[in-house]
Amino acid sequence: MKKILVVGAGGQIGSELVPYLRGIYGESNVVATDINCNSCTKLAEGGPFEELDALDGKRYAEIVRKYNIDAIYNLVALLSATGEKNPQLAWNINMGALMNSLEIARENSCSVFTPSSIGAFGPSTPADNTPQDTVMRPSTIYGVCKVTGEMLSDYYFTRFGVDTRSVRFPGIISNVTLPGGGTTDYAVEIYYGAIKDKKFTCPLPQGTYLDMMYMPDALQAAVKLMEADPSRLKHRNSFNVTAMSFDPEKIYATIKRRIPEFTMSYDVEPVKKAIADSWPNYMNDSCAREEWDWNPQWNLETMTDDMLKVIGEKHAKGLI
Ligand code: AKB
Repeated sequence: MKKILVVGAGGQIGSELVPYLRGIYGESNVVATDINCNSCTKLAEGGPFEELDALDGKRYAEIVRKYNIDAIYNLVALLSATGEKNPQLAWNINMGALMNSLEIARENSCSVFTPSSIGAFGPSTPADNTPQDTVMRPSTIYGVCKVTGEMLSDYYFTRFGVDTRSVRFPGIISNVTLPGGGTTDYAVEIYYGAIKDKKFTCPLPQGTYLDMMYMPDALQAAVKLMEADPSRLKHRNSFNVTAMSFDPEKIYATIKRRIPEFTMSYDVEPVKKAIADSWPNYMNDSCAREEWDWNPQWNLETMTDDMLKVIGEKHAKGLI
């Protein structure tokens, strides 16, 4: 059985990936780590948990050896909007955690999954049906880290044989842990606004189309790629994956059909708008479909039904 380490497990993806992995590989075989134990009570209850600052390479390596880890999911990242507030910090955290993950993987024969992002693309990338292999000149520090990370991960594969794999995630929509500091966060917050206040103020303007994905598909993508037959992989770092594309009006209309009293206004945040404008409207993910059978299960309608149900239940119980 695989022994898996999830680094940065307390964030939006990690808090759901850890239980998902534990369900597949067994509770004791998935070690969750995060810099801050307080946010990780649930993760610590469900299996092994270690406090870890991913920039502390010595402790990181000790944990990998202690648990005999053979696969690392490196989820540590400052997201796009936060990154623009402190680019130097974003570079240090995003690249420092990745570099430690790759080096420790090389020394301990681990495979490595690292999420890339639609943020790896930039204004000169074709925005519609964005190809797998295309121009990548991002205009954010987050994107610069993602492109560098993709190249560094491919380098570790070709130079050292480290089994590195990655997907370019779109905006991830989930109902367990809120995202923080991303440009696509509005697509999560709108559901909370609809349930709690019956209103929402959108930071991106009408017509801003972006790729999105519901969390169950994101979890499926990560594990499916890590389990894929390596002989089928022509790409590694990183695959375009998407499940849907919408703009604020489209998600608003989808929610309003279910909650007629819901209203939305706009207060556009210039930094987020500039970032979103530089990202694809929708990506072509045919390489992921061909090379490891990527096949998303959720669309805007089914996701909206589920989001409103789960968040509605939480609200009724006074949990949000
Ligand atoms: C962000 O908006 O920064 C992230 C992403 C698309 O990578 N959600």
